[in-house]
Amino acid sequence: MYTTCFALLAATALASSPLSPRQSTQKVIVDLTKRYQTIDGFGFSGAFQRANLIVNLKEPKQSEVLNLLFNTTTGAGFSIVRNGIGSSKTSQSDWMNTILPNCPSTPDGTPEYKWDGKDSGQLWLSQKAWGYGVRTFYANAWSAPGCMKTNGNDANGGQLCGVSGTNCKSGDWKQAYANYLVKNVQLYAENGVSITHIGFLNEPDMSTSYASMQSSGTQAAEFIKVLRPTLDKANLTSVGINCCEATGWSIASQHASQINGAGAIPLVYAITSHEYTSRISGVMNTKAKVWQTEYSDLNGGWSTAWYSSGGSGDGYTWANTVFNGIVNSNLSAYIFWEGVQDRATNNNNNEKLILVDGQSYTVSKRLWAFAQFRVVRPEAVRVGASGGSNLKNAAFVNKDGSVAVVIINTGSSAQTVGISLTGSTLVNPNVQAWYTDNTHDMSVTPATVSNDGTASASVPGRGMISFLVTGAAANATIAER
Ligand SMILES: *[C@@H]1O[C@H](CO)[C@@H](O)[C@H](O)[C@H]1NC(C)=O
Ligand SMILES: *[C@@H]1O[C@H](CO)[C@@H](O)[C@H](O)[C@H]1NC(C)=O
Ligand SMILES: *[C@@H]1O[C@H](CO)[C@@H](O)[C@H](O)[C@H]1NC(C)=O
Ligand SMILES: CC(=O)N[C@H]1CO[C@H](CO)[C@@H](O)[C@@H]1O
Repeated sequence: MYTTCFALLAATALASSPLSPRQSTQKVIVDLTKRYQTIDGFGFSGAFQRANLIVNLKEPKQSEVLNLLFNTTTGAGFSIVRNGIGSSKTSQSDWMNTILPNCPSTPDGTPEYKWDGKDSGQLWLSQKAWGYGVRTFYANAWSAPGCMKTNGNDANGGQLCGVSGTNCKSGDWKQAYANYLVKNVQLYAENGVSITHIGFLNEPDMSTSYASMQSSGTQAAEFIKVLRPTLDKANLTSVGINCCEATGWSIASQHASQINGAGAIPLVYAITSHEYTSRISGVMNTKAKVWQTEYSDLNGGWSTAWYSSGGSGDGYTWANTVFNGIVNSNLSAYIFWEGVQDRATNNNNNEKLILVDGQSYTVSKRLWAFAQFRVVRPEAVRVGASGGSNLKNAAFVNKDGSVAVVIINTGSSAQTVGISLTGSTLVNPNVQAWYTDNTHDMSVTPATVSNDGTASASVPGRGMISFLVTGAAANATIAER
């Protein structure tokens, strides 16, 4: 809708004080006529009982942590929550318990679901997220319950009985697994949270001592063909199926091609990839959307640095990682691994955004890297952005017509960045800008609009800046009439 209305070019004279630059201004041109993918959002997970760390925080710390994660004016403004659908018989260790600890003796027997009203703390977290306006909830099973699998265990790999290459004495459990996933969605709906996306595998190219189930893309397609009509029959037509949570981009690309070969791509909402075994690069060859659904620095010791010469847990490194996925690989969503985790787990590494240790918490700069993207709201469309030296630019038009521009300064010195729009005029623009570096977290910085219609602000070396321009695009149309 913006493309045709804004054939006129920028640069209407505006009555506002011109910028008096000390640094020469790096011009960034946002081209609203170049349109790329639609953004679903940015998120994290509270799986493996990590959500309980927030549940167990006392006020005011509990609200402080929730605000850091979800608040769109003071925190990261996350818009997606990825929940783990439990498959374990117990909650021992950090396992996620299932609603079906015991299967009926045959696949078409009546299942006895046992709902504990907690779902490892994830229902509470989801309800809180809902309160902040989050509307994208991705429920993702790591495995089917063990009783539906070739190895009789939800852990240690194994496959879903009924997909090609399996031959289980107990029969074909594909339909029972689909019914079980639908039940999970229904239980959340009964508790006020609409699950929007469902996944039935996690890292199916790997076998682990915790919940895991192996599958190829071809086998996944066989199940997708059962799950889609089961969701539809339950009136869950708008719940999208995501697949298959590969450990890395190259396997995810294989999944996409196998699912396509089996004719099931039209039944898939997003092909989902992690970045552990191969990093995201290039644009995946698929008609489905593509999400990065889990990645973190598993090796580095806990770090709250923004920039420490490119450390794998640095906020700056993560800013570049997310940027790469969204801009260079056309992703519609980028989801970090754990939102919170304690000190004891995995030698206090960087797989979380916030360290919650008993009643205290510490925030990493990785959270603030994501926060710089909070100006990009769900359903934003990425548009063209180019120009400036040592700058990485990304621009988006939000559903409300506001224009969000996210810029990383890869140089070591501060620069003044001036953004202007083509394909629209800046009519009474209201420009806000925020930046993050070693000593700032989404700090407000003044943005000036010069009389050639350029909105400028300064970004520190190795810093990141986000602009939000309201009164720009949508209202140019109104001005035209
Ligand atoms: C990016 O994704 C969108 C859908 O989200 C698609 O329409 C577009 O063609 C993709 N761009 C490229 C370069 O593949
Ligand atoms: C977000 O933070 C602001 C400022 O502290 C506060 O006024 C607002 O209520 C918070 N939003 C939610 C949904 O709690
Ligand atoms: C299905 O959903 C529609 C729209 O939300 C609703 O009107 C209808 O009653 C639902 N039907 C069933 C069987 O739940
Ligand atoms: C992007 C933007 O600022 N849109 C505004 C355009 O004007 C209408 C009506 O005044 C506002 O409601 C929009 O928010």
